[in-house]
Amino acid sequence: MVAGLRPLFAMQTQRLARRTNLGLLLLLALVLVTGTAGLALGTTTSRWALVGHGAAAFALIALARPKLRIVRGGLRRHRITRGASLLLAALLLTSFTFGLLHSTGLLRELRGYTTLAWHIAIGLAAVPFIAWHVCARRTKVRRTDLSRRSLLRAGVVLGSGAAGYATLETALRVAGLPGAGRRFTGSYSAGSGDPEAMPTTQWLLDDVVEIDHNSYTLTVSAHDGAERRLGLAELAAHRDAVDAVLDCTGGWYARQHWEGVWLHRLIPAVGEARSLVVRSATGYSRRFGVDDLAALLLATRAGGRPLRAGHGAPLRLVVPDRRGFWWVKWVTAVELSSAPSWWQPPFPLR
Ligand SMILES: Nc1nc2c(c(=O)[nH]1)N[C@H]1C(S)=C(S)[C@@H](COP(=O)(O)O)O[C@H]1N2
Ligand SMILES: [Mo]
Repeated sequence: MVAGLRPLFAMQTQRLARRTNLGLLLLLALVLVTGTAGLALGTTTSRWALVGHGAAAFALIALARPKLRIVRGGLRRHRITRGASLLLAALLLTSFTFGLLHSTGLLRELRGYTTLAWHIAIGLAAVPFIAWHVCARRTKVRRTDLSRRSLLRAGVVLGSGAAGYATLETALRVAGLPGAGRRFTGSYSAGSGDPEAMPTTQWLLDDVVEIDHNSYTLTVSAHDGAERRLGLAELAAHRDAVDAVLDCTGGWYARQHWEGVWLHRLIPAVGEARSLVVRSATGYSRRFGVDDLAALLLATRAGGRPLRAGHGAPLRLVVPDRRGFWWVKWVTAVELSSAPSWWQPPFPLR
């Protein structure tokens, strides 16, 4: 190379490295946001979040080659923290692989956990490493990084990500892999119409409780604190029914015929209340807006038979169009509250 061109070449390499790193960071943020949205939502919006998730993931792969060049340069510097950087790369690749295994259906479970659960857990484990890596290997953003050329390049990277994802979805159908039959949330059918065959799932740390049906009562608290206690006989006398899909963020779903009592029958007036909290005997709870009241069923039966302990006997909440973690099991209390419905962690903590 002509000696005078060398600095120019170095500058261009540096610029490319900077933009690649920036692109990677933006894409990682995108997979995190779309992945979380896909888990939080139970309606078809979830589908679009997950399409974005897949496209962003493949766009990350498209940036792997230019990133590899940067990594090679970095490794030559023998920083003592390079182990952490390599671990981060390994976590991201493993999470991606589990995502692929889940969405193709090639492997659905490993050591008692769904491959989707592995995908999520390993992906979340990478987040602190990403935060550290971004701080430790700081990339300065220049105004020129927003040039037309780099926007064009970003478009190409996103486009190839979308193409990668579309190819995967097409290949699933052509090859007749189980993934082709996933629900829009990405979940697989498990025990639809047959509660016996439906999995028993806890969110994180909760345990199944066996509740004595004879001494069981449901406590309903009004906004002013007035309490009413209902026994099981009184609750089971109702046969309100709804067909609804329980869709667990662990990656499975089941449609069942649920029977019980509409919650609004037990709460004739909400007064000034803005939300209601549905509590489990275990301490698990979820808060709903009073506008949701009309859609909530407290179920005592599924598929024409009394609930089993694992599925929340004697009373569990049915929340059509919301993901499984809203479907509180072993319900012992319902409380009206003046707090707004968003006044809770977006996902349960136990
Ligand atoms: N009390 C309580 N209710 C709960 C949970 C929990 O951990 N504790 N898990 C929720 C989640 S994540 C799901 S998917 C459904 C699973 O219901 P099932 O075990 O009847 O299939 O229950 C929900 N209700
Ligand atoms: Mo779940």
